Amino acid sequence: MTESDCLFCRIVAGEIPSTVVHESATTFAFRDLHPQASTHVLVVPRAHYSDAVDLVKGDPGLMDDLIGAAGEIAGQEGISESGYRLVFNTGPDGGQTVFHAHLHLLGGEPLGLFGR
Ligand code: D5M
Repeated sequence: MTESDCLFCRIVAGEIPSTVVHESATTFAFRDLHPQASTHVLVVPRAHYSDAVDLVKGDPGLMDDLIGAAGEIAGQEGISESGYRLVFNTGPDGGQTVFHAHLHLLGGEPLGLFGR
């Protein structure tokens, strides 16, 4: 996968439009196109890693940046107190469809339990 083939690399580069909610030197966040909750934001590293485990192997500190960004965005969205869910779908059985690591931030309403 090269950057030019990767959907989220292209979103980070501004080649594909998105609703941006956060930017830092290492992270970028935008609203999910198919929201699964009132608030559904994808927090991604600017650098390309295929999934969360690949990211930690390549640059462990980047995970701190992603989680920190998610906390800031939760504050912006007004859901810090009510709570939210942070999810990395990993691999096909995990429901991952875009192979650029991304952290789902879901909230703004009570969420159901996980299941099949
Ligand atoms: O999550 C991939 C997520 O990416 C899924 O919730 C839809 C979202 N998606 C796909 N294309 C776009 C664009 N163009 N903008 C915003 N969001 C998008 P996964 O965990 O891989 O299933």
